[in-house]
Amino acid sequence: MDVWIDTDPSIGVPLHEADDGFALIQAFHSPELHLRGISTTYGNAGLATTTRITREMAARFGGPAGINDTHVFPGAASAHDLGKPTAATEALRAALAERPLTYLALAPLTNLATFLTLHPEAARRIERVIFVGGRTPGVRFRAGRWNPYEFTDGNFHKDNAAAAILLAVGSPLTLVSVECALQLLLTPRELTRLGREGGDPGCYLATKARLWMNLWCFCFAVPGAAIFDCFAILAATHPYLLASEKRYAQISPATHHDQVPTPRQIHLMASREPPTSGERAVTFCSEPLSEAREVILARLLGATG
Ligand SMILES: [Ca+2]
Repeated sequence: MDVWIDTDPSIGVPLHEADDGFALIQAFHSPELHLRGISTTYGNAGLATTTRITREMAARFGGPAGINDTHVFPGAASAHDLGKPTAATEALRAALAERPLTYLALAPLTNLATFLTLHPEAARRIERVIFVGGRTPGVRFRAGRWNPYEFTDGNFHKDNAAAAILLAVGSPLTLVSVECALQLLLTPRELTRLGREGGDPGCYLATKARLWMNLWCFCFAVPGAAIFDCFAILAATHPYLLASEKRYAQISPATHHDQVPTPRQIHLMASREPPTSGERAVTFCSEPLSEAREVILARLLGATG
């Protein structure tokens, strides 16, 4: 499968998420994927940081996927860059001119929405978009039964206008929800194993992500840390390891309500109810099957079987 990855890694930056770093290593070790390019964006950290980390990871660990730092293209620095061409949008255009691909959106959607706006013809060659975002109406994003902290749908919230642009185009869309990722946490013991058995990439992850792991376990009182973006890679390589169903997505509430909602009150809802007005069909991944743990771990360790 030809794929493009759009990502916002902040692994190693104190108090920031590390999951994009894991997803990149997983992708580099996935022979099902032909990685055509990687774009970077703001999100978990600023664009300069996410680009620096992605270039370093591509140069050091991208070899098995035929990737190095020249395949990394910086994109939007904020949601205000929506509509502005960047190295990311032009590199994606060149890749699509060669042949179609699947777009793995592990970050806010500004880069993709800009591309869809600037190059609608080329955008028809995107075979599928797999986005880490969306939610089931009424479901709260919590890790652990007693943990009161509620996670946000961060990639959506950081640029909901970009998400609206994506919903309006015809590309098949898979949503890999936060509620899916919170059901399968990477444990401290597994991180230690990566450091011990995973060669240079495993050592990198174990070293850079230890503080992140400890923060998850102590702050949220849960047995591990969420590797949200890894499930988007899994949705590309092993879709049968994620319970999924047809849903109908829309941005809710619509903006014609009497009171204008704040950005945090607007959600990308994926409902089981048949569409009434304006919803579009999506594939919604709600739950990883138990075998998903071993497959993700094997890929992080470098095993491709
Ligand atoms: Ca991400």
